[in-house]
Amino acid sequence: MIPKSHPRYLSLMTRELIVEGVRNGITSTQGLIAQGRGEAFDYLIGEKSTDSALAAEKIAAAQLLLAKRPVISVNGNVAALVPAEIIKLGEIVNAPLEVNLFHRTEDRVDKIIKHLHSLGARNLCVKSDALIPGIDHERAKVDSDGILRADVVLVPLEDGDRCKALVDMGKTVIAIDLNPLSRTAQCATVTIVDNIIRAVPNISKFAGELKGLRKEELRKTVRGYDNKETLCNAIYEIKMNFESFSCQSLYIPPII
Ligand code: PTJ
Repeated sequence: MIPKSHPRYLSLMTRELIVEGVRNGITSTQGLIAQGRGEAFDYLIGEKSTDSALAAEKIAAAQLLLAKRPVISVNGNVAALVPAEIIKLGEIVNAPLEVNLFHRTEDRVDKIIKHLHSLGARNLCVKSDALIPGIDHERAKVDSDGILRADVVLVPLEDGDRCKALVDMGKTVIAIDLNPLSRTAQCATVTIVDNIIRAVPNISKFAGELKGLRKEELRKTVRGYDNKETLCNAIYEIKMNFESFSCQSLYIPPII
């Protein structure tokens, strides 16, 4: 049991959710490695939503509200870390959830769907009757009424191949990835360099605020958005955070 007073309480509890996800057959064992990689980048970012992340989260909210057929892709890590939050976001922007796995097994797909249902998800795309062109792995399998037809897709913790394939299909792809150097981050239309545990509630908050706007005003919000600039800012924020840890500020206990 991790005491609430532990200085790394939130990070350790997040890790526990992933471990529990693996135990429950929802998250892949590879998901543990992905989480570790994410933690390392989150450390460098300062474990907070940076200005560039918040700006991208607002654009993401506007894009999801503008979409005719938005879909939110859910994998094993998302289902373990933010199941209730992703359901809430889907409801706010009126987007169905579609389970889509890289390390796909039908058992894990079923378990994630049941998990989401048990938490109140009503709007799910559950078929896997179509393939994304140009993808050789299991992530190609999609619902013909879901991701295949979507105009805007939110893909938290995606792999680069599918991100590129979705962009090549003409879709607006919103990625959430703590690594601004990943192929996914580099090829998405909108990249949110933030932890999903902060990013998903932030997008919901912005969507709630923007929901009352007319389409033209929403279009004005997204007009001129430059994802390259977002990535440059994210890398700059990491650099500045890193530099703030000067050698003088490090505590090294004296050798007695
Ligand atoms: O459930 P499946 O089978 O679909 O598999 C999901 C994982 C995540 C295991 C699979 O997509 C995978 O192997 O992903 P990668 O290639 O390891 O990429 C994961 C990316 O997400 C890395 O760039 C990590 O830095 C980033 N990441 C990890 N945890 C988080 C994160 N980004 C945001 N929030 C996190 N909590």
